[in-house]
Amino acid sequence: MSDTIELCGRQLANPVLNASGTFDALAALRTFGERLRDRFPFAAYVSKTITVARREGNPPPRLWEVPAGLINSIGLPNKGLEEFVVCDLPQLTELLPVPLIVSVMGRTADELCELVDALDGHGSVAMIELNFSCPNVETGLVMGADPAEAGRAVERVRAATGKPLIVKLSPNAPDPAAVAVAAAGAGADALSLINTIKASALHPDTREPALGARAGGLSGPAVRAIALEQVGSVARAVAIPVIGMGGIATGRDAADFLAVGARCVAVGTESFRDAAAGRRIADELSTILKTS
Ligand code: RRO
Repeated sequence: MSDTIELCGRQLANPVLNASGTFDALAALRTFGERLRDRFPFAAYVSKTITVARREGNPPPRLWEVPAGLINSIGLPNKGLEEFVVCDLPQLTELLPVPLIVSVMGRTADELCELVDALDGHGSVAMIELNFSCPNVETGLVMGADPAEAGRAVERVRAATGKPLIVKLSPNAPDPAAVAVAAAGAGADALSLINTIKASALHPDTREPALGARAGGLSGPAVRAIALEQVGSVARAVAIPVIGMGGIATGRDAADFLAVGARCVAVGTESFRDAAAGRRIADELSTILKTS
C-alpha cells in the first residue's frame, strides 16, 4: 500500500509536513545538499511566515523550555515580501524536492491580497497558507479569533489568487470550529491547526518574565491533547481537508490526528530536538497504518 495522499490537488508522498517556522529548509539544503534532497524529512514544505514589510522580530530571549514544551516569542522576523520573492523563492524553487507552501500574514485584507498577488505568478508556489494565528503579533490573532472577520478576509484573498488556500487557525480563539466553518464557507481549500497556545514563564532567579516580549506561544507534547480535541472538532465541522498539528513526536501521535479526521499532519517542535523527525514519524506512521 502506498502512503501517498492528495492535498489541494497535489499528490504528496506521505501525510507528514512541517509546521511553519520550525525547519529552515534553505539552511539545511545548503548544508547537506544532495543527501538531504534524497531524504527530505517532509512531503511538502511550509515556509516561515512572511509579511509585506521586513520585520526584526521580538527582543531576546525568544525561546524558553517548560516541562514537555517550548514557549516561543519570535515575533515574525522576516525579510519582507520583496526580498523573499527575489532571494528565497528562486533558491527554494531550485533546491526543494517537495511542493512549496508559502505562509503569509497581513495586518489587513489589503496586505493579504498584496502578498498572494505577488506569489500568484510563481509556478513553484504550490499553495499559500494564511497565518491567522500568530500569538506573538497583535494582528495575527484579530483575523483568526472572529469568524466574521476571518470569512471576510478569506473571501477577499480568494478573489485575488487561483492558488489553493490553507487557513491556519488559532487555538486561542473562543471557538476555532466556528472560524473554520467561516473560512471554509469563504473559499478556503484546507485548514491547518493548531498554532501555539498563549503562554508565559518566569525566570527562576529573577522572577521576571523569561521571554523578552513577556509572553509567547506554547508548543510541544504539552499541547497535544488540546490540539487533538481542536483538530477533531474542526474536522467534524467542515468538509475540506484539515492539517493537524500540536506536539506530534511519534508515528502513533500522527495516527491519532488522522483518526480524529485530519488528512495530513505537521511536525514542529520535535524537529528542534531531531531535525530528521519528520521522516522518522512518516516511517512510523506508515508501519502503523499498514498493520492496523
Ligand atoms: O514568529 C513567531 O513568533 C510565531 C509565529 Br509567526 C507563529 O505563527 N506561531 C508562533 O508560535 N510564533
